[in-house]
Amino acid sequence: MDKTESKTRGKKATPLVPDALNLITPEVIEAFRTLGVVRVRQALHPQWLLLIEMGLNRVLGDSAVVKHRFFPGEQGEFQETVRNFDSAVEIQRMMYDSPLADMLGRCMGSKKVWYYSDEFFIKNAGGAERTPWHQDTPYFPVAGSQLASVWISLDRLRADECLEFVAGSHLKTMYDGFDPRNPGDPSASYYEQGLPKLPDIQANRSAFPIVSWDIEPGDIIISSPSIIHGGGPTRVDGRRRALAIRMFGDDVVFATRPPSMPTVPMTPGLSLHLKPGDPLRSPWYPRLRPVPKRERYGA
Ligand SMILES: O=C(O)CCC(=O)C(=O)O
Repeated sequence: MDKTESKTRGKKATPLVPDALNLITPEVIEAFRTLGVVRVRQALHPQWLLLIEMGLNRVLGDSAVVKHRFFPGEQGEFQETVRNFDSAVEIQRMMYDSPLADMLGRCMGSKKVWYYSDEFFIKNAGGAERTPWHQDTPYFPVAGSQLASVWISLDRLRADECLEFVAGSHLKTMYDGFDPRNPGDPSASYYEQGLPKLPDIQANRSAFPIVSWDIEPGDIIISSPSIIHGGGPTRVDGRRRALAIRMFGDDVVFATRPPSMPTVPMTPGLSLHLKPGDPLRSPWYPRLRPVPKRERYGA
């Protein structure tokens, strides 16, 4: 054993980006809890943005990855890909190696953090449509308070092109979601049973406390998946390549949703193993923190 080895043995591994976690101040946690959303400026090192871009390119070039087309064939068409973790090693590394899991864990108040899902939303030039207003938790078979999403844009955006949020709505009613097969019709809901219909927010914007921000690459938006949110359209010459990641903590349990439609992302077999109220533990949801030994640097 050399001298360096004896000095470092037993010491904790140095965090990969030591400063990023310091950005999750008590004020950020308070905004996350009360408003359900907060922007954190310059939280991601350009290396992580490069990793996301490489993951996006892999996913787009992989014919086995389903590209969900919103408004197909129309001028405003855009695409979404779900659970890129399963098809892109870059997205896996992002989950384990970047500071995001630590940041979301601190916001949620959970030392343990699990991956739930991730989605690319790809709005390329040509003036993509809005992503309709919705909450995410109606689509997810989960209950509990320790849930968090982070939304990252690879492109600089104005506030009106960014993701928009109804502040405080995460603490209120859970509504039925929009139907992704028919996103242009505000009267079409996802389950069409069991949950109240979402009010037409776009038609009455001034009645709601809507917040959004200008975004520079490296900024992130942390939110509750229960908050009502909708994605701004892009300008004809603009583009917006965004990655949304969802994670959860200790108190999250399996829950059912109306049986008329599958939950998102689809997880066949899950409901045969878990009953409502069981902790959400399954190979579908790998643990990110503490980092499993096989995923650690230097292990
Ligand atoms: O980026 C978008 O337009 C939509 C994002 C979204 O709905 C989400 O992150 O849950």
